[in-house]
Amino acid sequence: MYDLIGDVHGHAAELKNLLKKMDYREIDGIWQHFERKVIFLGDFVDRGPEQVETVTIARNMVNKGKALAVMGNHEFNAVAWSKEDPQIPGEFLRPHTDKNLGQHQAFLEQVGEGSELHHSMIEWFKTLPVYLDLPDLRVVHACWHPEQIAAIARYINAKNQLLPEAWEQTTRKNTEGYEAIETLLKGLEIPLPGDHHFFDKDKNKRTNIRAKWWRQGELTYRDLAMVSSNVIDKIPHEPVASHILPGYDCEKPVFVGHYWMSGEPKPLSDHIVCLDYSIAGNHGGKLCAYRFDGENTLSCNKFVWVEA
Ligand SMILES: [Mn+2]
Repeated sequence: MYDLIGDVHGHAAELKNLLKKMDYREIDGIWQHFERKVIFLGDFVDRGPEQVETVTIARNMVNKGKALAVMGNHEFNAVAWSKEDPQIPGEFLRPHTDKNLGQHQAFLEQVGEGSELHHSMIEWFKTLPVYLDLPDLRVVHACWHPEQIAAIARYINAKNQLLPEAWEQTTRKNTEGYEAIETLLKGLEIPLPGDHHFFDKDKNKRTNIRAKWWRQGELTYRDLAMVSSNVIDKIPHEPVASHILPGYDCEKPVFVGHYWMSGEPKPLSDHIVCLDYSIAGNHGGKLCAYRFDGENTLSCNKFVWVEA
């Protein structure tokens, strides 16, 4: 059936090793399996040493029907970086600030900014669906959020690809399209109650937390916060109102990437798996896959990985 692969971030050597480990073979330049397909969870680029090769492997597999793929926030950002703002000539939909350049510089150097190869990769990134809702499973880069999936409907086509005009609409802050892309591709953020706040590692004051959206039950802000351990005591143990979390209907399993997990891979819940095990991290992460055979309850035994 499907082998889902988490965020590769330019680690093509590990990608090839993972494919080999799952009995895929390179035939006529295309990695393939005689009876299974890969689903990539997005974030092919930024950070790693072999980003062009990573995109080429995935793109060839998708073109030949050997894989599916969804868009990660890094592909979304790569397109927005390359698109001039139609309302402000000389500016781009993703501003060319030092911070944004820092995140994207390795890709721009490896591909050659403005080259034919760069344009061709951007055109492919634009074709990546925002999410997949298949008969047996669901796939999105960061957060399966029914309200935001409904909201993104007017910005995508029947293949769930962003419409040409949607790039401008989904990069303008404080708009419906922007909020939907933020949640689906970058994760659920929730505001802290009252005056609660904390300072992130770059000393920025934060009044929102990135939330463990997959958790269910009676939970507090601290239970849900994805923050570094040195600031966790700044997050209050106040209950979170139940309507703030999307909940999950558990009708089908859902697969995400994005969250820089560590340790022994395991499901987030019976029906939700994250496959980003920090291959591009500084402390030797893993490139991780899940071999899905249609089961409704996800299992620790179905993970496969290679070390960085
Ligand atoms: Mn991501």
